[in-house]
Amino acid sequence: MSSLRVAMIGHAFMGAAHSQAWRVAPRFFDLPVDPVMQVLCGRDAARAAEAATRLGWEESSDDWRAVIAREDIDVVDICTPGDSHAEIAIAALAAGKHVICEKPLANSVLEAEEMTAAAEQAARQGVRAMVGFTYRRVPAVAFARQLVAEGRVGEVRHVRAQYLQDWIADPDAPLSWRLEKEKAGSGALGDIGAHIVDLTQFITGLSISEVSGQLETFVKERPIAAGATAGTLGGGGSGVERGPVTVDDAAVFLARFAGSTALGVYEATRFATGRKNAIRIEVNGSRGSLAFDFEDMNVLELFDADEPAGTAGFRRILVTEPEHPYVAAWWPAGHGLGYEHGFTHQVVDFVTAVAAGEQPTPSFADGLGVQRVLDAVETSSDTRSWQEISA
Ligand code: SOE
Repeated sequence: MSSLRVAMIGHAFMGAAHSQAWRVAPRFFDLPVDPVMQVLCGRDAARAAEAATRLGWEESSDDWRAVIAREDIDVVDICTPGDSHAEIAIAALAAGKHVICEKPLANSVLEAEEMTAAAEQAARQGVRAMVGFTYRRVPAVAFARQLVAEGRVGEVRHVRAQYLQDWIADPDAPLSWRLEKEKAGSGALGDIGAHIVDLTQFITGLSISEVSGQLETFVKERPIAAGATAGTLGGGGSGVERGPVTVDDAAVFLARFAGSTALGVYEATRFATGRKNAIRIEVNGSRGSLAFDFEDMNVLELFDADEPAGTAGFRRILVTEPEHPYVAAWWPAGHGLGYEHGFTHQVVDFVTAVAAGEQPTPSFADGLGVQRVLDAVETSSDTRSWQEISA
């Protein structure tokens, strides 16, 4: 395998982040095989051509089905809204292409099950699939997982997770695909709640087994931006026509974990006025605690309960040393990494696993597990009852 020729489908925010990762990964990491940014696919030929030039792709196309049929494509990278993940991923796997699919895996458990079955079938032919939970590839998060696995917090008692944004706290922020159920599947719950479900399970090694939650839509309708349909990212224009918001603006839920007495408290909201992309995870255990905030993403706080009371306290660890996960490939201590580096590390881990004939993580089955939690929270909110996560 001398190269991995990649086709990326979708070229908005995630397409830009994935493109940077494909461009940069082979220049900072010694990859076993070089990715080639072959084709960028989009719905509109002219816009796809412009994006391909701007983001560094060899070609562009407005026909993803034709692209995944090409013999000279090895990987399909899905960066589209959730309503097309299943169709594209299942077709790509059937065509023998390795797949990265943005999160959440799908817009429903049924779709996620179909994708997982297709991935398991493809794996028997050596074709690999991964879902793109990139925050687990932030060095401080990967380091937190190492510390928990080493027993540094002891037995987990509390898992506290928030994902706080405020980009639609303004009631006149226009409708976009993320606010439409048929495109996004759900609102804050699936878009950002999926991240904290994956992150907390990744860091603690625990699996959510039962949830009780509430969803809320604070602003029920919004302007359809002038010149845009409800399904596009509007620019906040003066359009007077308004359309319905069909997803949750915020989700809160309690969680229990399989084989553990730990208690989980989760919050995902797009209305945390003033919070831009605050992913806050705290794990409290019998021997200590860990705390992380993505808005200070190069830092991990550690409290060691074995420290004598006189000198005890949360230690602010700057996770920028070469011994920390991924960091050795980048800058000297203290220089720090950013949002985009998690995507680059995702490419590194995906390419390394595919070249070694191994299953990259998180797998589609991991993505299905997250989907089941999201679905259980929705059912819990609808029925005001605790819901078990089916194995
Ligand atoms: C939501 O606005 C969003 O773009 C998520 O969809 C991404 O997964 C997250 O990385 C940043 O915020």
